[in-house]
Amino acid sequence: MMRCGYVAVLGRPNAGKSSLVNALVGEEVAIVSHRRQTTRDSILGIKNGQGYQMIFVDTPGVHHSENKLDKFMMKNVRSAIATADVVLYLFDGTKPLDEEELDYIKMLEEKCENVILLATKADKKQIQHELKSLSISVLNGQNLKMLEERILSYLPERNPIYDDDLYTDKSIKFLIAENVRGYLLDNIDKEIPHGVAVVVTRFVEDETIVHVDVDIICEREQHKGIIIGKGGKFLKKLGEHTRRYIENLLGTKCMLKLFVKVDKDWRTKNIEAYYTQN
Ligand SMILES: Nc1nc2c(ncn2[C@@H]2O[C@H](COP(=O)(O)OP(=O)(O)OP(=O)(O)O)[C@@H](O)[C@H]2O)c(=O)[nH]1
Ligand SMILES: [Mg+2]
Repeated sequence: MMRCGYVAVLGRPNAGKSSLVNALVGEEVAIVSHRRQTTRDSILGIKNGQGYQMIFVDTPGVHHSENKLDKFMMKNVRSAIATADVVLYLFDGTKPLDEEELDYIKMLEEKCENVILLATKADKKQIQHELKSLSISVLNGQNLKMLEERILSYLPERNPIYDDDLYTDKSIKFLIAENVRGYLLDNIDKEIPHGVAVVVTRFVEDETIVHVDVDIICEREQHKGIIIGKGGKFLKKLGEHTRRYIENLLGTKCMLKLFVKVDKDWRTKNIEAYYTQN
């Protein structure tokens, strides 16, 4: 028996949820970017310590549902709350809180037993507010130790849920697809990356090499042109970046093929199918 449980990590897009999970777990579990709505699927980050196992559930940012991708993301948030032993609610400490967010926080505190409110980005100038919260920063580590201790005090005694050498529940295929999406978010302007799904369609490892095929599905011919780039230049750079990531992750040579496809409706139809493939 040890202290072990689920810690849901909630908050608006861009609040700093994935950054916190990566900092506490000590591994790059989830991609981080300055864009809103970076995380789409819930991702587990597992921290194994002396006598405890904290299972962080990084979620997509809480916001109004519109299309099916948004609805899929909000479903992940609700199920994270339902299974949580502890709920962390993060808000950007450098920005004012609006009524809607305050209402959401009130609802959470009524519904869940162990809610910890966190004001993020404490390394930057903070805005005053009425909430009882802990100020944290992943840049300078402020209050992260104290946060860990508070989480620990709320976790129940039980047998560990995951093996102690795992730090995520996600497959290698998922990590590769997310790495590609992260590169697109960092290197392509405007809304294009938000309309892209990435799926690893083939992953075959033999003793000397791993063969990986990846589909990059975008919504328009024009976007496909931008992802490929002049004379294939962008796709080549993306390919080099991804191949290096895979070779580092697995310690073997990688033969990588990228395919850019257009499916203008992917966001409104088969969302779950795109994710369950990974
Ligand atoms: N200065 C500062 N920036 C931070 C801190 N934590 C996160 N950020 C930045 O805030 C931005 C958003 O971080 P993410 O971790 O991707 O935020 P998120 O809440 O997971 O966002 P979504 O997945 O889009 O919901 C990134 O540019 C981070 O580098 C912090 O402690 N200090
Ligand atoms: Mg995120």
